[in-house]
Amino acid sequence: MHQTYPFQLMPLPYAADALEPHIDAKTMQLHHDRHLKTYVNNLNAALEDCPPLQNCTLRQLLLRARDIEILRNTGGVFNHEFFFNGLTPGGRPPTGLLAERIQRRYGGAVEFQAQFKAKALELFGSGYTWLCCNRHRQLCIVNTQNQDTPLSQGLRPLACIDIWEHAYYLKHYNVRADYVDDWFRVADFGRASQLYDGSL
Ligand code: MN3
Repeated sequence: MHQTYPFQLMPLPYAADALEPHIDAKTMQLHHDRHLKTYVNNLNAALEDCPPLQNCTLRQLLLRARDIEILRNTGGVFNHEFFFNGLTPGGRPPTGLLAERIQRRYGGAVEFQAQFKAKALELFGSGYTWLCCNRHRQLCIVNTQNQDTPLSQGLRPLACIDIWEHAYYLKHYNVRADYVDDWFRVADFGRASQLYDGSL
């Protein structure tokens, strides 16, 4: 997350088939090797003629850039890196402070999952569903459209699911609800917990 122009394609932190059967290898390959790579290439192309922004990290670009082409492609790289980094074979549950706060705010892991899923099903078109916290560290579940990020709303992202159809169509077809259930089986809420308590 500290890299600057020219941005490199982040390797997947696990094998493409490591999330089977919940997310299939073909989807992971296409999603990473084609979709993310295209965002990286387009971002580098957009920044090529913009030296003042070439020393910016993704987060800095999201807050400083005004050009729509740069913003869209920066969001595409940031959101996908966040999504891929937030998956792990077998999944991990929330721990520590985040587990406590989920219990307090949503009434338990099952209720949290139900609310998160409802939010993901509510999203019209393409985008992401996020677990975030605000500057008071209060938890919230939000949707962003297309490649928008929660950073522009002043929120700190903890976990996200990619709701674009390319993320699930090969396996789940148009049944987004099943994809969300499968995402929960490989989502790394251990990482979200570290992001929440500041240890990552
Ligand atoms: Mn995607």
